[in-house]
Amino acid sequence: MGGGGGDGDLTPISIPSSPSCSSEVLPPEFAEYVAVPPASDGEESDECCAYDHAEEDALHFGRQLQDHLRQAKEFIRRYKPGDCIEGAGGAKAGDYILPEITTLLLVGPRGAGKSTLVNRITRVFDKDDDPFAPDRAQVSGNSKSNGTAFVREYPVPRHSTAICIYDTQSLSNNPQRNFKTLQKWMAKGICHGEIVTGRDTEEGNKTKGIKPLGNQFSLLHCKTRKVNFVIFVVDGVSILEAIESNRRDYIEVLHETFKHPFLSIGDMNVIMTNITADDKPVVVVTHGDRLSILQRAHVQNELADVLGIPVQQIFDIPGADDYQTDLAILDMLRYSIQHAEQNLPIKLNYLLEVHWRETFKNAAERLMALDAIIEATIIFLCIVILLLRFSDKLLQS
Ligand SMILES: Nc1nc2c(ncn2[C@@H]2O[C@H](COP(=O)(O)OP(=O)(O)OP(=O)(O)O)[C@@H](O)[C@H]2O)c(=O)[nH]1
Ligand SMILES: [Mg+2]
Repeated sequence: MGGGGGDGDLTPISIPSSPSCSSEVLPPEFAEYVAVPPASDGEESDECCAYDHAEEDALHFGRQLQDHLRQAKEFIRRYKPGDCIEGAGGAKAGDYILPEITTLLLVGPRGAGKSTLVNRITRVFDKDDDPFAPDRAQVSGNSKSNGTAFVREYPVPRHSTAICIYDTQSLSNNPQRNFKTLQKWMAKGICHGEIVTGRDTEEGNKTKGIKPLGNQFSLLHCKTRKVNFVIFVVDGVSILEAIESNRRDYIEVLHETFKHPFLSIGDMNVIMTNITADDKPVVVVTHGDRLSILQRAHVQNELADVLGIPVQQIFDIPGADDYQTDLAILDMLRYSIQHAEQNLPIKLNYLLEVHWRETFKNAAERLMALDAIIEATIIFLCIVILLLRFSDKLLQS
């Protein structure tokens, strides 16, 4: 575990001094963004001026990054379910069925880095709260490892009552098996400690005899939580290998699973009719810093193309324990929470209220229209009566 890097323990230190003698200070992790001019031989030149400006710009940029990181972390720390509701169609946060805790589900193939991601996410906050806290999720050590066996709930940050992330077992190579599992989680909810049966035979054998956490302690009844949004985790290195060796099968399984309607969050009635709902999962590409920047961009573009989503929906999470990783994680969490809240169901009584309001409005409009007709008819009849009287008088005279 590395040392602090979050905003809470950012003790500003002076960056290397320069001829411009800027007194600005930035935490060490932002220092690489500060252009330090090469040693000057004392000549006053335009070049020196340009370096001064470059340094000022770099400091400004460093400060912006630092602010962004602080705000992004604060957003997650202060978040409560319902905070991101935009109130479309005049509805207020209170008109939605808010989850007790916003639940994000991690899914992805074997070794995609789901458990590693849980630890990285936790680390972002541990830097301020408890820098020496141990990792939470058990990562798979090597290819012989079974990987995660139980579905596990991780509040984020630790002990949060507002956000939790579920680490799950790896997806199978068989899309049909994945569909069954995903459908269960998305339709019925997910429960800490549950074990998924019906994975690939080899894996199934390995997990045979393992009891779900909840069953080991009969008194422990874990809550079943409705999934509010899905984070689809993939390993960038495997994707790149599959692209380069033209192994379409790996990409195909990802594509098939990703486009499964149950993974999208939206109106369940729409999903039931097999029309894909609006909000597809956010995609996280992990790579443990084993890919170059170009390779990462290549993987991102390829995934956007195959999965049919914009690149902005794909978050590349670096492996290093630095502010870039923290920013990527915080941005991804914010994206997930905002999309989770865009799709929260509306309360039935609000729907009924809107329905009745609309019905009354329509009825009133019809009455108004009828009123106008009645008025016109009365006026017409009055005119006819007047004309009749007038013609009667004419005839009499
Ligand atoms: N894919 C990936 N693996 C990483 C990364 N960093 C480290 N690893 C190593 O890759 C292995 C797999 O990581 P896990 O996080 O256990 O993968 P998982 O998706 O939880 O795997 P399952 O539990 O089998 O589904 C571990 O040995 C990690 O230490 C990363 O950024 N991406
Ligand atoms: Mg795992």
